[in-house]
Amino acid sequence: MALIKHAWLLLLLLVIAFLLQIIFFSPISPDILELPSPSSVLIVPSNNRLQEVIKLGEGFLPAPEDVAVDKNGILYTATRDGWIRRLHRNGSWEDWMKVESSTLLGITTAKRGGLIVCDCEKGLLKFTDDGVTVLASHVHGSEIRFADDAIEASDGSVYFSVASTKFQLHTWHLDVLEAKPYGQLLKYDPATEETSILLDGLYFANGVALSKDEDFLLVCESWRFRCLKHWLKGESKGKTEIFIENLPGAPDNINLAPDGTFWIALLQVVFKGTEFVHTSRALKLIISNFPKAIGLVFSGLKKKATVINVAANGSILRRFDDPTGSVISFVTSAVEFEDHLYLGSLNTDFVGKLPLK
Ligand SMILES: *[C@@H]1O[C@H](CO)[C@@H](O)[C@H](O)[C@H]1NC(C)=O
Ligand SMILES: *[C@@H]1O[C@H](CO)[C@@H](O)[C@H](O)[C@H]1NC(C)=O
Ligand SMILES: [Ca+2]
Ligand SMILES: [Ca+2]
Repeated sequence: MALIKHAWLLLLLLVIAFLLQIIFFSPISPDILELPSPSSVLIVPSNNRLQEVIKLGEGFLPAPEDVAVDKNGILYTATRDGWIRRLHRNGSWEDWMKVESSTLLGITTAKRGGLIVCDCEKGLLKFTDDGVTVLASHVHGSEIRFADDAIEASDGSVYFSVASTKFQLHTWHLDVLEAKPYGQLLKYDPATEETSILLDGLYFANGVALSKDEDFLLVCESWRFRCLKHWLKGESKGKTEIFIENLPGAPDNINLAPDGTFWIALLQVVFKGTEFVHTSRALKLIISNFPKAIGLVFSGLKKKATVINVAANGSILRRFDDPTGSVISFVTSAVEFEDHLYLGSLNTDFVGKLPLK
């Protein structure tokens, strides 16, 4: 009898020791993730329009996170193998430029030619036919890690986001679980070649876009389910306000459309049925120790794709989904060009093309 009692006590102590160990060695110190409340602006129902995409470059574009089209109609994308590939108007793909990297993310065309690319490891890069240069690798003496998306203004300034100053691309899940604001919005000034911090303390700063008149800048805060508007001109210059909030997904890249509206890709970060994970600190401490459990929590990403079209005043105009992710999933970017939408993704080996008319 006494022996059984002791065995139970021992087991209890072991369990406590195990939990303490897990909590003590947890890679995160989590906060509660504020989930979006059902939005009053979101009256547009889910559909399956994204299942109509045409697959461009299928099989040789590993995880093309972002897409950009230059003024000659050449389409660019950066893939996991470090290649910048481009699609010519005649329909042929070209392996254009390569760097040693598996972490190329947001891209944007430069007004005077070439492509500006965010690399999580190296910072802000510029590619031209002559080669690659590093535009920005440090800000205030610290290395820029996890640069996520960039946009160039007419004066040559480049605005770009740093998703997280704590975590990396391969540990981005931990950034959601920790739910603390480690994101930044930076500005690279080509005249001085200096980089400065415009906004700090953002919840995973992701896509950046300029308005048609360049009077404001938008930056998406993924884990806040919102995008911010930062005024660059006018009487509100320097002020930041909410552009859109309570989005039905975490906003990734954002792109200006020819008509002055914006396309935003939304990620299924909080998968239906796993909401409770994000609102429990203890659970997040435990889960963060187990890659398999983390994978399960974020498995919804590969089961859905959503993009929305938002007016310059922040109202949602259109929405396209692949509700099951059967054709395209984990869409991270939507770019409109000549009545078509081009879609980047972290879970496909193609760029999606969707006729808008
Ligand atoms: C398509 O255009 C590109 C760029 O002008 C050229 O290099 C390529 O050879 C062309 N391909 C075909 C099949 O015409
Ligand atoms: C916002 O802009 C859209 C498109 O231009 C327009 O249809 C809508 O009425 C506007 N909404 C508000 C609240 O101004
Ligand atoms: Ca971009
Ligand atoms: Ca992004």
